[in-house]
Amino acid sequence: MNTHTSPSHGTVRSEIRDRIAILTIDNPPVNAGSHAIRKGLIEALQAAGDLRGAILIGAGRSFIAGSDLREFGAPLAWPELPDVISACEEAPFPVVAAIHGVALGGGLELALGCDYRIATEDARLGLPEVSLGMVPGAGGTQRLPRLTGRIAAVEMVCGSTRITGTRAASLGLVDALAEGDLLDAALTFLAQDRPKRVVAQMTVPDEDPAALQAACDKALKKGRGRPNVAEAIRLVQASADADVAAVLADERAVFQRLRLEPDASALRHLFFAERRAGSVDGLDAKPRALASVGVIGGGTMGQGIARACLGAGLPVTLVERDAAALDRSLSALCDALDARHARGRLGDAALAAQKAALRGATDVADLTGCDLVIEAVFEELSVKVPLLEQLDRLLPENVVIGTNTSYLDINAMVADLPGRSRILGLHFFSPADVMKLLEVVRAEATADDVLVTGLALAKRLGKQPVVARVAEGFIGNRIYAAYRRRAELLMLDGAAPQDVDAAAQAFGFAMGPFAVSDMSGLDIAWAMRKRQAATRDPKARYVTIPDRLCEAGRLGRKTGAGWYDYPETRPSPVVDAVIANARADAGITPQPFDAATIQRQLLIAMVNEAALLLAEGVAQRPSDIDVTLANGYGFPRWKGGPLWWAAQEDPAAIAADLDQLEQAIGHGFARGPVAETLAALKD
Ligand code: 3H9
Repeated sequence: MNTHTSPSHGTVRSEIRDRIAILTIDNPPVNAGSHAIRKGLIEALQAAGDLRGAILIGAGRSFIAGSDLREFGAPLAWPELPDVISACEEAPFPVVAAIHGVALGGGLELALGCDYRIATEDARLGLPEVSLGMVPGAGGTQRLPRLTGRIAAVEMVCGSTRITGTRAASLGLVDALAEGDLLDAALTFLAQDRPKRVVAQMTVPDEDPAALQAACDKALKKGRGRPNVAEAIRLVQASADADVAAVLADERAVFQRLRLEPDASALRHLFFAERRAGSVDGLDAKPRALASVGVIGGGTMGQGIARACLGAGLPVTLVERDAAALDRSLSALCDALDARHARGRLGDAALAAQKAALRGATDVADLTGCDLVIEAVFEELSVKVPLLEQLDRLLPENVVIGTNTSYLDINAMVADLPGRSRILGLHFFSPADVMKLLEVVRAEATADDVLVTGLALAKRLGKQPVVARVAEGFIGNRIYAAYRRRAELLMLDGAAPQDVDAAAQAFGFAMGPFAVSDMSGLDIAWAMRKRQAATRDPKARYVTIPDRLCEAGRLGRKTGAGWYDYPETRPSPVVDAVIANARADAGITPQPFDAATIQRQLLIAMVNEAALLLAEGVAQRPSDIDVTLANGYGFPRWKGGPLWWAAQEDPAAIAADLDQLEQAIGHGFARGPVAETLAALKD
């Protein structure tokens, strides 16, 4: 056996069996397509003698997870992926890609450069470049439509969707599905003397132009009109052009430009940040068993958590306080599953399996057999503390207990419990089966293996975990509160709510802070302000406007009026009058704020709060803050998160923004170590 290595990561081993070359790509953990792999492949292909064919196959758990993203911030060294693909196409024998695990990005493009593809049923194939701010750079937009048609290709490329081997076979992307051993299946496939078949020379199938246009329009809208999405659509459209070489060169040039642009750098930052966020530096513990879950409380949050667990194949016992409440919760849960089934999101077998895995109970003693029990009862100490005490008394020691809270002090809640080391916070976001973020809260007493069980749960549920220490609002809500406070002060000092919202949207948030508040309801924050009234510093600036709106019954969309009038979402003269009164009461002469100032002030409020959280040890690392805001609060991913954004800005401008923030907040302002935080992000 020959081995082709180079100083960067990975090797390609080649072995000849019965005049078929088997080239095994080996670059743990996921076979990223590094320079070493590209070089190894091209050397192995060029060294091949008189052969009947070649098979490209991955060692370990994958074919190829895409190009090595660590190489993308600098010039790419020869050979580049198109060179390797040319070697496959020019080889005088057919080349087969044998795919298991994932074939993503450049990995799928390499497979498309082969004459044939054979895959396992559960393999995952996709072109995720668009979600990384780029377009496929090695022919993905040209070869894929030749096999699947342009409609399916636009959907796959622009949506960065990953499809199974089975689906890929039905689309014509895969030529055969492997039963049993993949390599044996590929050898058998080649034994049938396959002719050479270069995908780039095939013609793109004709499709209904109106349906194609509709797919493109939909993809552009879904991709929020980002420039790389528009480029991807243009390139897939152009795959029907006669001159494939010219369009391939065009695609390559667009890819080379986009990969070095700020959107792509920000998205790569998030890619690596998201993977780090699920770990705790220096922690070496194994998760406890996680085969069944108990959920206490069948309200919106409890039902969402139950659905998330069922969707991940975990049996769930849902506990409610009495039979009537349990009945209501279970039927609401089953209705939600039926609705997913009706929309085609859940197959017949999955629906039946999830319903069979759901059990109800009215006594927490029925949860003794669960590995993890999550309480999702009312967000009130007087309800949660006695429940946790009861759980700690009743449940065997091995059972991990999660408390779902957004604000409460978990350390104080569990201080008197003998089993406090098995308790952690699990802050789900509503709807819990949809929202990606899960704050895994490490209380003072939480044992290491309990914490990593929380992280393992997040992975199992397909969620993005971020580890937080206990603090009011943990990471996300505390930063969001600082952002909202700044928005309200901007309004008090002169900006209209719609100006603040428009500026936030222009930056890339899906909605501005006032529109979000109308959507979630103004009463939640109102209740909190009332609770905090006694302890509020009377010298700190306080914006009375939302209180006046609540008193007037303007609680947001649900009451038909909040910061805006509904249903048309119009600025409201009533709100204008409340704002004018508040300014007059506070002796404020309104000043104009341009959109750029509003944006920078909203962002610097987040950045300052993030720096404080890091200094307090609530968040582990700056990149975790970015992951939190991008996954739970609608921060535009292509800006990389608030700290990544700030780290790209001129430090003097950031310092000036901070001064302006300090001036606006006035008494009680806490200035965080922003410069140090941003420097740490660059390390
Ligand atoms: C591309 O291909 C562009 C082409 O068009 C260009 C043509 C010229 N690079 O996620 P995990 C690391 S764009 C470098 O925790 P899992 C990851 O950081 C690329 N490293 O495991 C982690 O490292 P560590 C398109 C990568 O089992 C470790 O592998 N490709 C890459 O949950 C394990 O990863 C993608 O976008 C990479 N490409 O999931 C692939 N991929 O252990 C995206 C992974 O040090 N990758 N790593 O923290 C994935 O979706 C998942 O990683 C995968 C495994 C499903 C593969």
